[in-house]
Amino acid sequence: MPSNDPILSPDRRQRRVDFDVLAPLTVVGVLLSIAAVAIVVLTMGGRSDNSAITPAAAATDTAGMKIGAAAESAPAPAKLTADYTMPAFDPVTRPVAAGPKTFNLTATERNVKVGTKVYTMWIFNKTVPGPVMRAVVGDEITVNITNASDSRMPHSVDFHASRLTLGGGRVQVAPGKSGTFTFTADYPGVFMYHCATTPVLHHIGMGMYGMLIVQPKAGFGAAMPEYAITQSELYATPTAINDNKPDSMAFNGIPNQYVEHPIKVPADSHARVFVLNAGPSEQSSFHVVGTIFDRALADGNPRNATYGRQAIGIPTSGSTVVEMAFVGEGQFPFVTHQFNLAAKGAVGMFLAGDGKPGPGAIPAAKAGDNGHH
Ligand SMILES: [Cu+2]
Repeated sequence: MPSNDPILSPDRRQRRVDFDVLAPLTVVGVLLSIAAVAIVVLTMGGRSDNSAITPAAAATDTAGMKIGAAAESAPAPAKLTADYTMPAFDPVTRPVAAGPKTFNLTATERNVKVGTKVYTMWIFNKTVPGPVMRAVVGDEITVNITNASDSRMPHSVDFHASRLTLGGGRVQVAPGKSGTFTFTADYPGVFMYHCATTPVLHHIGMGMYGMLIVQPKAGFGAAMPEYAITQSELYATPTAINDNKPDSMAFNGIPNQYVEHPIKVPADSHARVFVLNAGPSEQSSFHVVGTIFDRALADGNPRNATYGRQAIGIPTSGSTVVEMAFVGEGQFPFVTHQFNLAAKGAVGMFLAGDGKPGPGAIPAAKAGDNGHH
């Protein structure tokens, strides 16, 4: 990794102090850091694992937050040398059985070729987004986090599906170390997980996020093919992250990947799509062209069902589960209907049958019907 990287350079990390852009977040970050150090100091005595970050490492990361708020220049992404090319992200996801789950996450910091550009990214398990995880309400979930020995900073993970202090983010993991925590999945839904190390804006903006699907005990409903789609931003520089100027947008990490390689579905079929907006800073208006959402579950909870929807507003870190029919054959693009962002890569394609438009065999839904329940 180049030593002149503006984000990772230790000297800049310690030299730059500037609060103008992210002042409120920065203050919160400082408080969180102080709180995290205090928690760690108070609890280290009783810990037998090596997961707790040392106060010194936490202080380094607090300093790291300052560069995040201040970097005024960065090399163009094209000048970076890629360590590897981001692999295509398989959107298919399948139900799991109830029972204890163990999720292993490894954090790395790499220059990655994503589509046609190279970005410096911070990554869970070599992919952005991180792996799609699934569990069932009531499952005990064990999270093991390892931070690669060549990382420059601590990392961690906050599970929105948990009700732990900082979502588990109090377990800050220094380079070369590992940590663990457990929680029980109490609510069904589609939940974000993300690195919870300050500055959180940057750890998410650099790629440290993913989706945990918690199935209701009775399942989400009628069996049908299921797909997981995470919308997020890609940024070329730390300043762009601060200024919310995404270089490109993506579904499942790579701009336009499902336009170039459409998701193939049968003609006259139904699909259930789990959609998470990882942000970190843009909203989503999720829409599938050529169909209507028979049912949409806000945040993925069946108690939050609405019917006959066209576009679902998804705040950052929010989610939805949408069910739809592909009537006949043809192309069914999915987009954020905030089209300036769709134009930056937040667009994909379901291809039904042979992809050529044709009449369908799925009967029209009756008024008040959700189509298939
Ligand atoms: Cu991180």
